[in-house]
Amino acid sequence: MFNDKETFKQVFRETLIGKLGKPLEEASNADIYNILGNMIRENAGKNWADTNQRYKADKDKQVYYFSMEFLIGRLLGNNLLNMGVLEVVRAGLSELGFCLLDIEEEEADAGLGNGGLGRLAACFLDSLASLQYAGHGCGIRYKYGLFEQKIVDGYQVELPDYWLQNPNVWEVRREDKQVEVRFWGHVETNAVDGHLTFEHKDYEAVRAIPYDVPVIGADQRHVNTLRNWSAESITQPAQTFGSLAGTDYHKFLEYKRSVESISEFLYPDDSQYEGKLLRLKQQYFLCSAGLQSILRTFGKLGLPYESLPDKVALHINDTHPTLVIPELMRILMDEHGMEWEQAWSITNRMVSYTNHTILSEALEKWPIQMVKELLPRIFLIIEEINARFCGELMSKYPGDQDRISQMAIIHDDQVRMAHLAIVASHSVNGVAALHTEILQKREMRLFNEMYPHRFNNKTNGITHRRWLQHANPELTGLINDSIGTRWMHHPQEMIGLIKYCEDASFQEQVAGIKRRNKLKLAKYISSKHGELVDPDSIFDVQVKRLHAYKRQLLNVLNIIHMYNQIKDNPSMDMVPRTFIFGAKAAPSYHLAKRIIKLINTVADVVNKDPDVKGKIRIFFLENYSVSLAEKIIPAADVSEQISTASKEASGTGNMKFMMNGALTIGTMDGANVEMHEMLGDNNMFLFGLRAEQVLDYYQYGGYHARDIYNSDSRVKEVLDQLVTGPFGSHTQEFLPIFQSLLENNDEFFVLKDFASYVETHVEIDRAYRNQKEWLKKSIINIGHSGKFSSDNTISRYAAEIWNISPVRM
Ligand code: DL6
Repeated sequence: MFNDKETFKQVFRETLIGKLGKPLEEASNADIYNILGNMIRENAGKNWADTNQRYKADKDKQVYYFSMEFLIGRLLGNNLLNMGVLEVVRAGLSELGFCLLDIEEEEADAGLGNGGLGRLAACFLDSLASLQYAGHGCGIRYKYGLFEQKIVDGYQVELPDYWLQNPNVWEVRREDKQVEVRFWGHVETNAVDGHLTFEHKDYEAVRAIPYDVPVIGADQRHVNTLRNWSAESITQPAQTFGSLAGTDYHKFLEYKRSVESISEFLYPDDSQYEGKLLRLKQQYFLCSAGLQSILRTFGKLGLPYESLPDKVALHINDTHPTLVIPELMRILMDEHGMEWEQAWSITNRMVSYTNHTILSEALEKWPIQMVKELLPRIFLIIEEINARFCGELMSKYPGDQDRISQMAIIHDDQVRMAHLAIVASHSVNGVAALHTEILQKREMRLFNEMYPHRFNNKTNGITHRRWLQHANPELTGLINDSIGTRWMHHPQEMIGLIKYCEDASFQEQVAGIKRRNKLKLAKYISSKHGELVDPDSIFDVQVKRLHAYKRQLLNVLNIIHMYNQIKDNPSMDMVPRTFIFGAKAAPSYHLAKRIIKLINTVADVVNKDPDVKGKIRIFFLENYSVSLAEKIIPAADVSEQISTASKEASGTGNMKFMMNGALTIGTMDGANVEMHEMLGDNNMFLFGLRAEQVLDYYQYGGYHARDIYNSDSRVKEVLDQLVTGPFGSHTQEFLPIFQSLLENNDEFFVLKDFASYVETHVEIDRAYRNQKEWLKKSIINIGHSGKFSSDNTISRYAAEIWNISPVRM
């Protein structure tokens, strides 16, 4: 039905009338979206079934990517693209009087993730399906995604993101695949024929219902599954509590509420986990439900359980799904009667783990009391893993008590999830070369010594289908016209663009595309802020979660400094700049929220000041999300990747901007280092401390932020303005920022890097004036960006960690 425009139009019109009972002329954009989305999903249904059938028939090895977050964003456009019908549908709808871009706006953004970690998981799903790997996602179907951000008087206000308000056309509820997950209760241990058996008694049961979303690969035939689990109460009240009357009924309602809360909302924090019982419940819910269903599918193959590692790989996305490990042990031992050693060997060969951060506050630890009460059988297994591991340490490092307590899984009455994940996995990877090196040499040095072959690097990637083909169709067209279309399946071939980097006509076309993308973004910003945006100014963009280490503060301090310079010299010669920010702060992260307020306050003062008119404008775009990123990134000239070196594990925004031709101002951090290896000093703007220097300061001290305040008059002026005028106010609301820099000695080296950051921005101003050179750099960036396609990353995971090959349909 999608083969040609005319057939599409006819079938679409008939389907719409059949489903809605009204003619096309009366249909709203929302109607069109619903009909089209359902048609696409139904159309993919056959390939979905065929793919699963094929996996089953051939007993192909399957990978399951466990993640508490899948930040997939909108699916319509990407599904149309991957099915190869985007142009047919765009043209067909247009002839029916509808604009596909407007229809896409009807889709709720599936914000089931916080930031980099969740978006990476979504890119990986797209690459797995597009490269024809048998790889699926296991996640939670949160009723509320990451909060919706409103900016009110410059402050962040959080609203619930009820993304399921309208039916989700992409998912299929599969009641027949439900499983039961058990919490609380106690374990009865018995000795039977010299064997210990464990029985979980008096538990609270929860129904886990899967909602399956097809993941449509770019080959049009291959459709994998993202299985998101929803928690529901187990029975009707009368069945559970015997009577509907009095307290029993209330007890049931209480139980129902507590069960439903498990899949109610995503924790809005990707770096600090409060020891919340609900979060632990969510983690076990995902692990137990996911594993039970995987093992049920495996069971249908009729193979012995010993062959599990040949048929199933389990990947855990950071430590959040680490409970997969004891849960798998439990099922293999308690339900399939295996001995510990065999279950352990199978588990170890099946599980692999990715670490995404070295921030100590993100390294999860759970109080043992909580684990013991909520998950009594799981706790026993973790205790046993710990006891055996400590035994191993004692024989390997006799008498080295210090090492043992540093490495133990249970320590100080807490379970250290990263240690459990490392000990039980056959592979532990970091997400960029520098990050992996820091893990191996510093953060996880002792484990690396113990398991030298376990650690490896897999630099992150992004799907070029969403972030280039879908987000920037004009640039895609130009690339096709110049090097053909093979790059879409072999993104490294984008390197062929380099030969055009000095070609005047190619440069002109790249410039034209950028300008049109900037005009579109300018229109969007004007519609939101009611102010004109100059498309000829440099669009200087920092969009990402708000965190002190990402240093939005450094950016805004430099803006204040630029503002001061213009105030001192209103005729200062500079290329006009539009600074664009987008960032959500975790609701309880007060300093981050204060920084949002500071950006908005500075924007307010600067944008209203006639002295700087035509020179600097600042916009904070509220509710940064995947779909907003797709509007912003293709329009950026400058990409701000300015984290404190060593702190950003990889970054993936840096790759998206590069792929769309923005030039990076950045530190030698995360994947910036690998960008620099390809681009050299000429094609990106580096500044600031190197990771080694930062880590040495942390280890040996020697940094005194106040010295910089006292010696650099620019720094003093800018910081004083935070507490006096024109940005500070009588409420002293920016005093905590001031104090974090001076009294708390500037943990993230904002002041230390200030001077080189300021100079580098001057360099950017100079470089932009030479448009030929700028465009050359931009094309070189685009050409090299294919290396960062998640297709490359996934091929390496497949070959080096999961041991799977593509399944040709
Ligand atoms: O690996 C994906 C992404 C990296 O690109 C970022 O550099 C890193 O900050 C982010 N980490 C998290 C932390 N979550 N936990 N735990 O989101 O991962």
